[in-house]
Amino acid sequence: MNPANHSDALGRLEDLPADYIADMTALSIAPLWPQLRGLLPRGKPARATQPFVWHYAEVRPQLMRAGELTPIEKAERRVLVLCNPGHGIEKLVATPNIYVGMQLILPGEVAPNHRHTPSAVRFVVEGEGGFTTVQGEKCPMHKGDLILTPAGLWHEHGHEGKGPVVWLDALDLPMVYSMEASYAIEGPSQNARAELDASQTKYRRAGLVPFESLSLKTRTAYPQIRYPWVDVREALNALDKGTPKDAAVQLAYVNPETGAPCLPTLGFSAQLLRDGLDFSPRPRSASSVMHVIEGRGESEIDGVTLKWSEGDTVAIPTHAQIKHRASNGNAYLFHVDDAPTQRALGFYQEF
Ligand code: 1HN
Repeated sequence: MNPANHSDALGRLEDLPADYIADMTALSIAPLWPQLRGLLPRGKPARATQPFVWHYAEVRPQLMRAGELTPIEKAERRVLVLCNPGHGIEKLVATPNIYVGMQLILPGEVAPNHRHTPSAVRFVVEGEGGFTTVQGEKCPMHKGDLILTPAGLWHEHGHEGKGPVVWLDALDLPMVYSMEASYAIEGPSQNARAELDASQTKYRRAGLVPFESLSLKTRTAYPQIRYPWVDVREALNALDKGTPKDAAVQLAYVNPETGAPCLPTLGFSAQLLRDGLDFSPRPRSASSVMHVIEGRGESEIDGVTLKWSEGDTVAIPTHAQIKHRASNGNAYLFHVDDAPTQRALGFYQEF
């Protein structure tokens, strides 16, 4: 006997007497078997997430309109959330496990100090003069910089330059919220230290860390908060030279002292996509969001072709079949994925 031959024939709710269903409902209990296949589909998960692109050329005017309509005092964070249409507007998710928004700050504005249980990162899309202060460390925001605001750390944003500053926020909010564990605490503005951020002093070169940091006594969970794009871009261009034609030119952002992903829940990487070459990453169980730092091209994701250019953001479902191609020059991509969460839960897979 092959159990698989029978397994689709599990009992339905309608097969049960109405009075029995009513009795169970009144007691807040439910039979599992009508829902078992839905909870655990065979072989591959069911996915509501759609492969989808948000074009910056379309999002930007809406964000600028928010700048006119809503003063920062009325918003705290002036953000438009990128909502995957497969989940609808209300869910506020780009993928089931990744929240992504685009945040606008105007000259002189302050997004006040707070800390919260979800972990976040900022990835700078446009503008000069923005900064984020994290636990007293003032991090300048230049285009392409990655800035961490891990769970529990104080953070506030400001803008000392001219013109709009826009960045992408990525958070592990969906999971933290679904755990009924999401909350924030507000605090007075931080006194930023008059020092350069650690990317410019302590962590200048891969493979070298301050000697003192080896002392377990002084170790912190998040030694490096800012990852400047100038360094990442240079490293990608160097890696390009030493990487075979069909291999990924991709660098992961890690904790420089442990080599582990820089946040416990989400992973971040930057990729150089070579002009005109198809690149198919191995399908993975993780979902991801891809942001176009520079260049243009297209991605085929589960049979859907999405064209993209600078500033665009793409949602990629779990288990997706993917093919990327840059055109008219190399492209630089930033990826956020939930592989660290899946690894911690023990089921991360590559196929
Ligand atoms: C948050 O704290 C920020 O600090 C941005 O800039 C977006 C979305 C949901 C929850 C907290 C920020 C956020 C957020």
